[in-house]
Amino acid sequence: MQFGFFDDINKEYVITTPETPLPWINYLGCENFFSLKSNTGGGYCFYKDAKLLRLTRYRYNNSPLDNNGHYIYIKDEDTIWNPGWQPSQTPVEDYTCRHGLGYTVISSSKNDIKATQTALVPIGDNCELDKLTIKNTGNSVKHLSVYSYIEFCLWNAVDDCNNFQRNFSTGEVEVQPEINIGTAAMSAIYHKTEYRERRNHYAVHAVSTAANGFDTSRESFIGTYGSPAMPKAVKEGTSYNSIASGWSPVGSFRIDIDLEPGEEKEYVFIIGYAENPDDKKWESFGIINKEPAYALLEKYNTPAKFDTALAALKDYWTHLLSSYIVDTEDKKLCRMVNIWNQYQCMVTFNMSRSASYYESGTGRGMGFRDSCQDLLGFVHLIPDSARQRILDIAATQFEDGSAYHQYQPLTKKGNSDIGSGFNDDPLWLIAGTAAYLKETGDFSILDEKVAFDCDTSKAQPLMEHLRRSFNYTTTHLGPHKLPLIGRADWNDCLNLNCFSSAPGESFQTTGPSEGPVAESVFIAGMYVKYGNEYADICHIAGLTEEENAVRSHVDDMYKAVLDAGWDGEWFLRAYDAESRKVGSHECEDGQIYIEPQGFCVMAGIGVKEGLAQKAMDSVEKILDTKYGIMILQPAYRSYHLELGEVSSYPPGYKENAGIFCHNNPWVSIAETVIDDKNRAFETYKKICPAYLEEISEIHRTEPYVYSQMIAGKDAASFGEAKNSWLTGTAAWTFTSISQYILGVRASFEGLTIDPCLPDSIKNLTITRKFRDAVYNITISNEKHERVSSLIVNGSEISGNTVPYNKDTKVYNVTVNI
Ligand code: BGC
Ligand code: IFM
Repeated sequence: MQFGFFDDINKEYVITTPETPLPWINYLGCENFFSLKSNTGGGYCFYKDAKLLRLTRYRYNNSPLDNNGHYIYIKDEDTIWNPGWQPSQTPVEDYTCRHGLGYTVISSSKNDIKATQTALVPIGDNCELDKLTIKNTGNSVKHLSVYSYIEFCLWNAVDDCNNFQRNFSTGEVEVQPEINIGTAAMSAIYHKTEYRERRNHYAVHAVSTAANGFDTSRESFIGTYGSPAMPKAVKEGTSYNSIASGWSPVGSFRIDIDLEPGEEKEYVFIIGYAENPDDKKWESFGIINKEPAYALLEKYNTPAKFDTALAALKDYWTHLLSSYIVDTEDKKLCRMVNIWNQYQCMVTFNMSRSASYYESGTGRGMGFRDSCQDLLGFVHLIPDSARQRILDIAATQFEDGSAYHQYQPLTKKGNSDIGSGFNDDPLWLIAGTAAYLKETGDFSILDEKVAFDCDTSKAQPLMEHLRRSFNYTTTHLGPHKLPLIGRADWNDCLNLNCFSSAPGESFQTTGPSEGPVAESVFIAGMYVKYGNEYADICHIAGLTEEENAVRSHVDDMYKAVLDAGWDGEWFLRAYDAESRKVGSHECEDGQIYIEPQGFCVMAGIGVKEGLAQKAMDSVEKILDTKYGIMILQPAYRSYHLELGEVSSYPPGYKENAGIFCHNNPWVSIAETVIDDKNRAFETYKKICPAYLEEISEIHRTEPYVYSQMIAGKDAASFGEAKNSWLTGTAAWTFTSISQYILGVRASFEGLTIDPCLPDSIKNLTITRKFRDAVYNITISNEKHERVSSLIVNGSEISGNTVPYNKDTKVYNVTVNI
């Protein structure tokens, strides 16, 4: 069953009912200000950091689902309704929600009124704009009142949850019922909470007309025992002009509107973040400097200015997405590659795993390993931002090469509550940096001086950070000469050194980072793959001795995997702290794990020995399902102290035999390594949301983005996805499809063209902007072979890489495979 459809021309997903299985959301904002926006108008916004600078409040885990947003109420005589159906849930007609790239348009009709709420975060500014277009489609005059409603948050969202007794006495607002800004009369509400301490920022909610009334006290607007479904003020058709003092400040404007038959009116609502200029600190008596807010409001205080911002946003995305465009018969493939997968990569780059409808925004911050991987799918979009991100991440590394597992987006400081000890982290820095170097050829980044643990007095060139990343693994090997796993590797829940945990205790925050000797075959695969990339970097940097040493360590690891990491039919997962096998046919449960199969084969381990093929066959035979590849089998049926959190989930969920989407593309890439063309694409399609649209009632999450997990075959809800949006699946799938299946990937030497196409794809063209040139690539899949030569601008070249040449700006490449 579908709940909407793709509109590829407009690059939108159109939802046709507000009652989707779960809230289907969008992310507004590409730079510093972000807003989550559901198909019913729910969500919240923040500046840079959803924990420290959240502007509006959202209530997770609430009922009804999707509670709080940037709502517009329409009072039409006795009928109260919202264009997005929530929170009143008054039935509406002709409902659509169009989620576009950085904007959302929610539209519906009721009693001859058509209302459209278009929301966006403009490029270059720190605010959300909501334009209301309201039209009388009937034959008689309408007298309406329209209300905006947002609930301000108290900035630090953790405090907002666990120390609200304090916040109940700190909330302060200031109101300008009518003020002329530029040529427009406006109304503005300022939320000043925390100004006494920090004195440097505030929030503003404004509307592009002089409102007929306002409210800033939630109790006044909603009523003491009222509900956002039917606020008292709206019910009574009035506003109380309340001035909040403590408790819960809100922002609501009332606009009384008369509409002649056929008449349409437009209003722009603004929710903005403003900072005081350094030289104008707030005075201590609560008077805020409003100049930054005025400057912001003036830019967007008419519908025409809003429309200009929307057009600019659309141009921005058209430009970004022009870096990789595929055209082929499979339209689902095109819409994912050209639009939604790249869009999700932007969102994961910006959010890491911090703020979604399933990640609270107060916990994880930016993950070291997560953000490094997110770069893989983002670096071609805005290489300069990727560059800065690499430097920020590297600055949270410790001097020994290990790393804080997470850092806070606002402060960019490592999170000491979580600490370090995840032994895969260091190698991901090499992965992200190598991707940047290949995309840009900008080796100057390696000379940038970067702090350790944010201490600039210890700064060293980025190259030294990569060296310490590599050396960290080299110097932390266990009894089988495989890398020590530490607290966990990529699989956060495989806590093999975690003896102190018992059911009910915290699984992973206290485990030793070294110490018992559990080893990871997965990190071994990473070490071979990224060790080789590091050796390539040394080579280009002219560090021959180091290159040779690195390659020799990589060879040793390759051998260690063959000696101690092969189980007979597949790669072993790990050795636990007592050197017992994990992920072996000898185990009762958890006999085979996906991670080492994908990563070791991606690294090329066992290809020439024939083991890679066997590993992939085992994956297909044991782990594959109709909804994707499970992370392990058989599922753990009981809790194992020596394995930790992985066995704490019921069978089929999350890391215990769920279809953990993130590592499905590793298998897809591995299939291209062993040249299994059809299987690589089949693996791609199984978890690809556009191909799951028709079973949305089973899949349940948004059909335009990947989710972290799909319940595995052992689960009661087999096929149900969870935790949409913030997952490494976005970057890795874009990598697998664009670079390995369609086969166009940046390399140190130039642009490599190495498609591994299924029989179902006959012809395709790809336009790729790479460095400062455009590549128009035409591929015909007639012979089903790999590429051995290319026709580039009319001449044949051998091999599959078009060497970079700074003087050529257009490359027409033909490939017949
Ligand atoms: C959580 C798991 C989760 C993992 C990755 C861990 O900290 O406990 O439930 O799957 O992180 O998000
Ligand atoms: O690797 C982790 C990631 O860091 C967060 N999400 C889940 C993954 C697997 O545990």
